[in-house]
Amino acid sequence: MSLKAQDPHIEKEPAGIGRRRFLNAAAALGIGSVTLAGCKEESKPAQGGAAAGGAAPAHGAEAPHQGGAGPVHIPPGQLDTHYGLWSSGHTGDARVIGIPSGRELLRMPCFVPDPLTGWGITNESKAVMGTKPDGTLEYVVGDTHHMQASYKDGIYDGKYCWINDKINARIARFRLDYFVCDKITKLPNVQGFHGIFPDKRDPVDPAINYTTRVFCGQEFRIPMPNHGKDLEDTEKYGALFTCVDALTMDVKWQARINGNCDLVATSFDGKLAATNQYNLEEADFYAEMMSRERDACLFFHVARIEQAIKDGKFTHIGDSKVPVVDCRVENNKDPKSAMVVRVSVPKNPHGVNASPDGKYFVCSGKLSPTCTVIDLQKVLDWFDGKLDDPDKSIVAEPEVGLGPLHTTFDGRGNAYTTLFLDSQVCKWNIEKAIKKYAGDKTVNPIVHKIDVMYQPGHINATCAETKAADGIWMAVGNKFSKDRFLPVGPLHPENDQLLDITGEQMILAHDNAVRPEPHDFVILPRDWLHPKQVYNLDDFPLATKSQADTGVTRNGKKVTVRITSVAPAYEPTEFNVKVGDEVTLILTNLDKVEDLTHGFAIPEYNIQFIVNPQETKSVTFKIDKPGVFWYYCTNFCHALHLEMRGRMIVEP
Ligand code: CUK
Ligand code: CUA
Ligand code: CA
Repeated sequence: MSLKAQDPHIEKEPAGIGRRRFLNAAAALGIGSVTLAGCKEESKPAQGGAAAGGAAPAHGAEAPHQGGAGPVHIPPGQLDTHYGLWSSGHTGDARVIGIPSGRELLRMPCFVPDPLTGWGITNESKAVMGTKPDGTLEYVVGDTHHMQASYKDGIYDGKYCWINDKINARIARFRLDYFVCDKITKLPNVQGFHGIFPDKRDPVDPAINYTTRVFCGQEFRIPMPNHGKDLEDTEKYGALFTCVDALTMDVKWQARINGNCDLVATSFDGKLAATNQYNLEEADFYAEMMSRERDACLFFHVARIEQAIKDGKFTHIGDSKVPVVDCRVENNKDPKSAMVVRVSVPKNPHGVNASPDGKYFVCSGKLSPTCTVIDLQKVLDWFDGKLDDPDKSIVAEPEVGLGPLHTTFDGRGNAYTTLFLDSQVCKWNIEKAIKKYAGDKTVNPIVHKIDVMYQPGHINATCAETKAADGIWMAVGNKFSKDRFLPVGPLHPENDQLLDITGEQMILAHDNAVRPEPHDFVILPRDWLHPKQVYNLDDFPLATKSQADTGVTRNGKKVTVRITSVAPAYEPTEFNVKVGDEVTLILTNLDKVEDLTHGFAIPEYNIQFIVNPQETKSVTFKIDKPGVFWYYCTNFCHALHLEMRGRMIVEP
């Protein structure tokens, strides 16, 4: 049974192209996604496995998958071949997905609280998230879009990944040994923090062949500084391109630019960082943001920016201490000294992606049916004074379809672009597109198009933006699922689809529902990561190393309670405090066995968290209710898990 035949859209194609025709007409009329989302399919896919694909699949088994990527179904007991690191959109965290199964393996909290792990409840996580003077969290919402991992020698080194928070202009770093967020940095004077990308090596020092910077784009123009005074003075509005130190997570510098930043890309040689720009109009509302036929991709010469900062050529905005260089194009006209150059791209482009051969950046047109291929050597030539017009770095503009948003690569010279309006992915050949642009009318760069369900945004293939792009699996994040899943009320899940891209034609392998709404993701082979399952007690300064060291110490109204856990018991199993005390409770899990995680919850006090093997966490809280409060283990750890508890006795 072929998976293609299972696809209801391919099946009904001969009967008419009603849906596609409607989408195209809608696009031509400038009708956006909202209208499309509301439209129903004219015909429903066949109900039931047997009817959809011929022979009924064997009990519990998925249809055999015809492509070269290997089976999509991971039988019970077997492991996925790849890790997927996923953003969670306005859920505000990140996830780890097994690929190809689509199984969700982990939620990694960062910007928003998570009661399972105690993120936003424990002192350690609050220190990462940031608190107000009264100890409560500064922010409790997040909107994560872009997930990128650290590089060494052009491939992921398995150390870190980063994600942005669009709402509150924060960047979070996760350690990929323990899969936990260890740092969050707030970008000063930024709103609408959207694209991020780590550098892939140092632009100056060849010995630094790994990520040391993360570049961050600002989408919304705001008054600089945004202190309530220059509300209507458009001259005062601006946007910043920010460089964060990947290791310290301090903000290194910012660059003031024209227009705005959408997504971000970096070159493999470390020399260039870029952002696509859809609002060169510098307009406030969408209607005016579409007035120009072309916007741009803005290229930053990283070494020159950092030299300018060394030379003291920077200013500050408001009371921020971060050096800000002037990267507005009118002040960077001389190629020999310019820190920035603008390459024109039609029209309100989205996504900028680096081809794995290191040669090109591809911007997707969004309101233009094209992708723009920019030759990075030619951009460098402009900075060297060898190319008179930066737009001559454009080497191809293939017509891919309606609403191109993001592009990925297979390492075999092909690019794959999501077409939001067409609800398709277009596979196209980069060298053929270049030949055609150079005048060869006989070549057709379009290799294949496939329907995806529906309105795709991000797309990424295995290892695609590394030198080891292998063109095995490709995930597509669809913004609408419509009829693909059991209805669950008005909020539909999103649909992440997996495609096998080993052959000439893409093959749709499976759907998995995800909670709204993920944006970006990266997929890497499982042996590129080296996760640890047991912590080291010595890594925690607060650790209680032996049961003998547990108990209560009092310093006036400040009380420290040291507890350890060894399945199935805490030590101590009770402690006394008084109303008015401020308790700091430190829990160390002395169990060393992999997977032996304990929980800790106290009724009426909003305390809940877990401690993994050999981990220590602490919480600080005010005692305001007298009585007996059973603290108990929330994480099933032992046959006597339910018995794992103790009394917090609060005297009035
Ligand atoms: S944006 Cu989500 S589909 Cu925030 Cu990366 Cu393009
Ligand atoms: Cu410890 Cu359940
Ligand atoms: Ca525009």
